[in-house]
Amino acid sequence: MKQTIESLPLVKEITDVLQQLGIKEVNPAYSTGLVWGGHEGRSTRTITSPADGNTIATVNMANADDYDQVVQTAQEAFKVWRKTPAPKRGEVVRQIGDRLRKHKEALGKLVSYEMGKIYQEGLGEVQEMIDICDFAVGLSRQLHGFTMHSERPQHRMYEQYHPLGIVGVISAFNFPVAVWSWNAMLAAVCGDVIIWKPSEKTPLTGVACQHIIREVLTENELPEGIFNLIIGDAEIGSLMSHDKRVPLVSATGSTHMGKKVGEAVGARLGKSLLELGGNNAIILTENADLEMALRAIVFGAVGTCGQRCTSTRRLIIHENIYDQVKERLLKVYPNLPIGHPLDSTTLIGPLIDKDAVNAFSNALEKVQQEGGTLLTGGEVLSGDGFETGTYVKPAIVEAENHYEMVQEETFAPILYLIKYSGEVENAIEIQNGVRQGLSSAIFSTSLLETEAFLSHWGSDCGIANVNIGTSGAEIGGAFGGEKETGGGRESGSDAWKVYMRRQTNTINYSRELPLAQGIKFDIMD
Ligand code: UN1
Repeated sequence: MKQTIESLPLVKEITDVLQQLGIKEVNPAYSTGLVWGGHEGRSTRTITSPADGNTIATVNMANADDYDQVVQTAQEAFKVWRKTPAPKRGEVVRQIGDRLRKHKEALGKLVSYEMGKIYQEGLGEVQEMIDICDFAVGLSRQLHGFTMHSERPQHRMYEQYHPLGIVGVISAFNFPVAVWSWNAMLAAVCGDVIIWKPSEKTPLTGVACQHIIREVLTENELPEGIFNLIIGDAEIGSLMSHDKRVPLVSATGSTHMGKKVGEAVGARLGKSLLELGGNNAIILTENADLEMALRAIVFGAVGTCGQRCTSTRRLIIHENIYDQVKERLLKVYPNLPIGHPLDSTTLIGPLIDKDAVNAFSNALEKVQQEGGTLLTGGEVLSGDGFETGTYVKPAIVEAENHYEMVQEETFAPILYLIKYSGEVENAIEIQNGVRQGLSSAIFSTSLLETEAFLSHWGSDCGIANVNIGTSGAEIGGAFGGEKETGGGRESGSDAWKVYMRRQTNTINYSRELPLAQGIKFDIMD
């Protein structure tokens, strides 16, 4: 498990990536797409890689005045952008997608190095960005509404969608760029302008995206203020959430954070789109194809080191196959290659920081106090290549669903094994028996079981999969979940509607003025 990556070629590799993506030693606090601001006199944050502890670069942190400046610029840009025909806006997004294709390897590498996910997943993340650009380009010619027949003669009714204004995007460290792009590219073709506050843990990938976008904006002679970036901490998120000038705030992260955003936006009757914690389960029935299931379970539980909101956290296994599944997992887990995320043999990189490691260790301690049995893993790795203290061995714990720790989302690679007996309904009840409702899956070749899982008394999650794991959703579907996951939907399908304001229009082309519901209201003249 020792890391094999050579440090010298890596330094060169990272230096090249930073240069290609325009990352400086010290980066300004905000960008309005064309212009960077907040060059000095701000507090700073130095970003180190969770992979090896090396400093990548420093960012200036925006203050309240910077925020205000960005909002004002965005308001001006909105006046221009909303008048640009939607397919033309789509053309700009198409060019952004092309630019992302060109920088896919470099950006994927920076995602990997700054956040800690393995390079393959870094590339996957950039691919999600490219895919949503393609989706948004098509969407730019399909922002459609319904027409309805009026109850009144010679009247026509229809519905249309108009741009909303400024969309605030608060993104999390675990998908530092993809989730922003899901929001930003759709919002952009919808005619909105975007203010992005990336996670303060991973702002550099955000800076890189702004540089990429800048080239496109310049070539298209577009004004500043359409795609904005503001680097800051929770204070900036709070300003945005309370700000009436921002009609929609889309936030991804913990339920704790989401509640704060939701309350602040709700208090001013703004719109919020929340994509918060998950507590995702895979059900394994007696009819599961175990070979397939095993791959999905391991990818879901340890992929991104358990730091996806879609990560598999609970495995609900029929008692008749429980021992067999446990044995198979216990064979695979100890051999999973843990190491530097840019080493091509690694499958598990580090956790984002030491706080995440502490949360992992504390959860394991608490769940054992509650009666759980740690079957494998749980160690914090040290020694050669693991000096950062951010690498852990993924854990498997035998547990019961009602345990407090099992009910929580611990953002780390802990997989709880839970036994069920009898019919699939019992497994579904366990699966639904948590506060969160993002993703869920069943492995079964029985139509009766899989249809029950998908039925109206089945999974209560926003995502329910059959013979596929809980993570790794495609961008074409609406992404999000129920209950404490927040209820928002991003990405594909008709998720675009939240980025627009809806208007119902009734047009009278007669010479009379009949009232709806047959009401008589004749005035004398
Ligand atoms: C997230 O973890 O916030 O479905 C997003 C997935 C990815 C997106 C995850 N496409 O796992």
